[in-house]
Amino acid sequence: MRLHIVRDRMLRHSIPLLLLLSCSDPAGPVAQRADFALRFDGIDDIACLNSLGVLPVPAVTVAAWVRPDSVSRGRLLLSREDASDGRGFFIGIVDGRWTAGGSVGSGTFMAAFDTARAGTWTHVAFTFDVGSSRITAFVNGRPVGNVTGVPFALNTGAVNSTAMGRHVLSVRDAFAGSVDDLAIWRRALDSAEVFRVVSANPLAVSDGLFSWNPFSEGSGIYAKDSVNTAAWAYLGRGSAEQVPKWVEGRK
Ligand SMILES: [Ca+2]
Repeated sequence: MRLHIVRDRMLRHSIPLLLLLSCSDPAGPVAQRADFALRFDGIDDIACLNSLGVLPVPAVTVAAWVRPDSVSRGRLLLSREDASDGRGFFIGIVDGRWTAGGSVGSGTFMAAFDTARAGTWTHVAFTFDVGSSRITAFVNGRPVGNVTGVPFALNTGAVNSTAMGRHVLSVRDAFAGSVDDLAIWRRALDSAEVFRVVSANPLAVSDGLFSWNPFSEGSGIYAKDSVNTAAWAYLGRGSAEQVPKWVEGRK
């Protein structure tokens, strides 16, 4: 296991201000069907999750099943930034390794963990603990390392932007691959809890569960949140070409 922190490369030019205005997501109900996943094309596909709202918590866990189509270069899986000061955090793949990091507005810091494998469904989870500036990574339910001294904020203001697949205002670092069962908790899960999520689904750890998107719709430009019913993912950000494809789910 290798851990290191290097400055930038993923978010420095992500234009942290005014992201929310360009990622608006009108509400729309969708019927639930058999299980699916979302496949991002690595070019410009995006899903906006701004309706998640604020996360006034000291820590957060982000988890998902991911099958990368490419692990080269920078591949931004999910990012969240506060429009008021550019602070936030992200998860993704950088140069073949699962990577997570944070932004303090003036720069972005990240830590690389395990090797990411293309073509394989992999469960990844990252905990972000603001108080200790600590990020812990889990791959397939096992802790693969942690790093401290990474500055980030979960939500320092009421305005934020959360997106899957790439930067909100730039197609840089577009993610290529499928994503299923994206879930967020309002706290840092421990190893046993992450393992339970991998073995079952996010409802196996309901304490602090903030959102869970099973991507069950199979069509359309909205993906419902099964926990926070007022939230949803808005696919494509208004552009049909940028809507990730509905593909067969992980199971
Ligand atoms: Ca699914």
